[in-house]
Amino acid sequence: MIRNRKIVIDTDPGVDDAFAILLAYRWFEKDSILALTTTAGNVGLETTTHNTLGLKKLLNASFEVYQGARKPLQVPLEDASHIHGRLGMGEYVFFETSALTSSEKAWDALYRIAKREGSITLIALGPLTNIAIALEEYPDLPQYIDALYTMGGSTQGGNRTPYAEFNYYCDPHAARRVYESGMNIFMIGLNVTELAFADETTMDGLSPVDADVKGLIDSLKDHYSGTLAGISSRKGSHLPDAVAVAACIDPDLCSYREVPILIETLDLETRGMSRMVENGRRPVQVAVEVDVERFREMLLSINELNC
Ligand SMILES: [Ca+2]
Repeated sequence: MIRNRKIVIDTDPGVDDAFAILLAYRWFEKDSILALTTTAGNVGLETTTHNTLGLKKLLNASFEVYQGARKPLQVPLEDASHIHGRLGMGEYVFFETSALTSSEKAWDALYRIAKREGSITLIALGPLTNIAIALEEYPDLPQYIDALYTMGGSTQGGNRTPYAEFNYYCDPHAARRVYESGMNIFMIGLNVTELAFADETTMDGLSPVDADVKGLIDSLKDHYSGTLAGISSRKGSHLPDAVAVAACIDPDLCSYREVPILIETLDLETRGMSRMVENGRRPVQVAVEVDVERFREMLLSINELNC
């Protein structure tokens, strides 16, 4: 259990977001997860919020949920419902959810909570739109963020296009704004999340003791082995967001290269590409290697989740 860390998670659930949130809930002290903020991304905002509130109910959790951006800063939303399903959770549907108890916007809540706490760790599992808006509204935000773990980008090719990973492709202007903010960024890109593939043995071993969590996990596993099986030749699951959360939980999970990153916004072909540059910008921590066995062990710890 990780103590004394205050966490806010920005998310667009999203099948792998669900794994990531379960993992966070397993490892961080329950009351240290202060809020989940939602953004459009894998699917639309109403659906990502519904799923986040569904996860809150499933976990019997106390964190607040705040709705954020309905669309990227400057480009239309191109979602990933062909991967995550129309309702974002594969074939799983949350019939019961917690209620949205606040109309405060994600970026306002993020700043308010960060300033109140003095220092928080931010984990961003979707397009960076909410974080970029928060930076525009509150330029002193970076001083209250001790680290931002962002699942996004890649050091070698993308998944949405040959150049770009989905989250940064989805809102390249937001990603660029965040990388220009001077925040202490840990980029958990496709390059390491693909290395940390959850193989068939790991996925077979996932069998949570909690019946409701097991029901969700079993459905998501079926989604990977059924609907998504034709997309990848590898048996198992690629869970990028779970790797980002695991990297935040265990500072030794990934090794990092300190290098400035520039996000492409202008060129249509390379939109959202994360490019390593050497031009005097503030460097960020780019994950380059990952302890795959350690990640798989951590993932299996979801089995012990006690809701
Ligand atoms: Ca996500």
